[in-house]
Amino acid sequence: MFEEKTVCPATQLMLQKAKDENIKTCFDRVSDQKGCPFGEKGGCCRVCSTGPCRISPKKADEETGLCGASADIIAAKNFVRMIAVGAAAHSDHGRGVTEVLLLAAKGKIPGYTIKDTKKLLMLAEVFDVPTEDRKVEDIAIELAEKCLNEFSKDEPLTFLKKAPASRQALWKEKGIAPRGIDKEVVESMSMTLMGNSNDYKEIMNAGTRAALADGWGGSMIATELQDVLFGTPKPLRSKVNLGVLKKDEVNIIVHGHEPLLSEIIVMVAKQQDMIDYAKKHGAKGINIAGICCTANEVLMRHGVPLAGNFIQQELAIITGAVEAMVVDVQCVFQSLPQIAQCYHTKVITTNRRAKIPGATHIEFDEHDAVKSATEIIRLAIENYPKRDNIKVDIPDEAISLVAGFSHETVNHMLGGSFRASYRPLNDAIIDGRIRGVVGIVGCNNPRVRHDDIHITLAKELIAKDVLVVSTGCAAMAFGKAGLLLPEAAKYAGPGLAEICETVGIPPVLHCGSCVDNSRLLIALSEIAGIGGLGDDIGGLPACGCAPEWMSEKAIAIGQYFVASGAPVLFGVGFPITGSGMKELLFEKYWDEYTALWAVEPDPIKQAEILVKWIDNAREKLGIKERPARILYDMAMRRELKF
Ligand code: NFS
Repeated sequence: MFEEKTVCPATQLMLQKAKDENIKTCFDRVSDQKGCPFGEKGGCCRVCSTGPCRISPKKADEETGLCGASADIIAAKNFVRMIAVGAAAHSDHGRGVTEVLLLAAKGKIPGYTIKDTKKLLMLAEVFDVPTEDRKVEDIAIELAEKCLNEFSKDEPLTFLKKAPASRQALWKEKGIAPRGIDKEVVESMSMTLMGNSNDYKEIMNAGTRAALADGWGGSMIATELQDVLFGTPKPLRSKVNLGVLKKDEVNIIVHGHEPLLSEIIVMVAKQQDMIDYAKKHGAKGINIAGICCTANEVLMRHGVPLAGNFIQQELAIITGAVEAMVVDVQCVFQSLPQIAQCYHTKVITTNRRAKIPGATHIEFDEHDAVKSATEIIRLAIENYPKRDNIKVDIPDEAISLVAGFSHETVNHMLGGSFRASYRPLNDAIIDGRIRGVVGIVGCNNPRVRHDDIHITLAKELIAKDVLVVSTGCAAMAFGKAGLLLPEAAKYAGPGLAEICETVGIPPVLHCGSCVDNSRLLIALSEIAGIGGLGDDIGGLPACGCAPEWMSEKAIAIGQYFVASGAPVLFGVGFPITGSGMKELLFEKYWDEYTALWAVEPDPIKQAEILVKWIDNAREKLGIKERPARILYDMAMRRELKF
């Protein structure tokens, strides 16, 4: 009955339970909310109170807003506002991590230490922080101060220099090399004010700067400094889906995006006094599981299992087995406390940016993170005896996976510890065993069949020898389908399967959370830098896709990938209308960035488009045909001239 809504068996089971218990979830609300045909295409202008003005998608070339604004301008303003919000959220995250690194290095916050000195030293070099004869803490303080300056400075962002030189030159020439992250977000917002810029190309340029400030700024700072604080991920095994919840343990779900608190929760939950406290309350132990990108963060570094992706958040509570759902920021449904009322679950908000009426708020204080974490875990434990076992139904699904593919790991696995390098990957692409690389990233969206588009697309691609790298909720969908295991090489084409078997990697690599898309930017830059495939990201047989996207963050990510030279395909739908914007994003960008946007909801057609992009890039690089293997006989050998 729920098969048309989701391919995930655990989700189907929980939807039946929700129905039996008369609880509404986003899977029900999607039919109540039909969506606005004007807004869907970006044609609804709400930037002043003369409106809202609405442009019909079919009459985009004729209709204007009350002020005379064309469909292009309205769509561009809406689009850029989405970018700005996405970039703001990622960058706020990055700033928080930087502040914690600064305090940790000063020894002011117990619980946090510097775990990855190698990464710290690498970053010190990028940021021109002297390292000789200095204490690690002093290096970290100066690095953190310089990273904080990235938010407000007037010069181009420091991480831009990790991009290929040709791309940096292009950004400079087009005037879109981003300066301070906050500046770019503010300027792009200010330009969308009623009566400010009425040139959609200029507005898009401001939005592009904000997007690049996200990818090469806020997100990259978040990822890299988290690695310094919590360690750079390495491959590890874990499990995914609601079956990771335990019948006889205190289940705590960490949900949201920032690992600052969840890292400490994971640490404190392992302490013997906490386990004893749980036992005192009748439980066998404490089980931490995650939802959304907080889950990906603690999975990548600790192997904490994933309870599910974005649209499973309500269903996790509906299992009846969750003592506490601890949320930080982003992608958290307002409905959670309401659903939790039907069970014993406590929804605990922890960040002033993301409070929810009806939830218990325990403000996370990084100055005493252990205290915050202890308070939360104790509350969850004390809630365990209130669990109503009659209401408990935990699905069986808990699928094994391998995650932890940071760009350093991929480098190391392919090139070996002796000479870590992307060279073997480039060689495999050149000789055609790997046709190309596609990043499948992003959310779930109840408007499309849950997980189905992700999984169908990934299977199509790996069968055609395309290596898939993944982040966010997409990566969780792949885990549930068993694609994050080396054994999934059986779904891959012969070339990719050979690589997977030789190196021992899955054909789909879990590279982390959505801010970790910045890892993919660095990987692409290194692939371009190694040589043999041109000298820019633009023109590589590599592209991105967010087939079930929903968040404004996805738009920011897509725009920074396009501006960095990787074509991007979105599923579901796309919020632009007006011939100018369509022409710009879907066509002209190719000449500007050697990359463009496209939209296609059907996964089979998505695969065709992505493979076509890859094959076109291969053709331009002169590597379209896989070099034939020639077996020389004696006569041929004699003819060889040395
Ligand atoms: Ni990305 Fe992560 Fe998931 Fe989408 Fe939300 S969790 S930051 S936005 S829904 S992938």
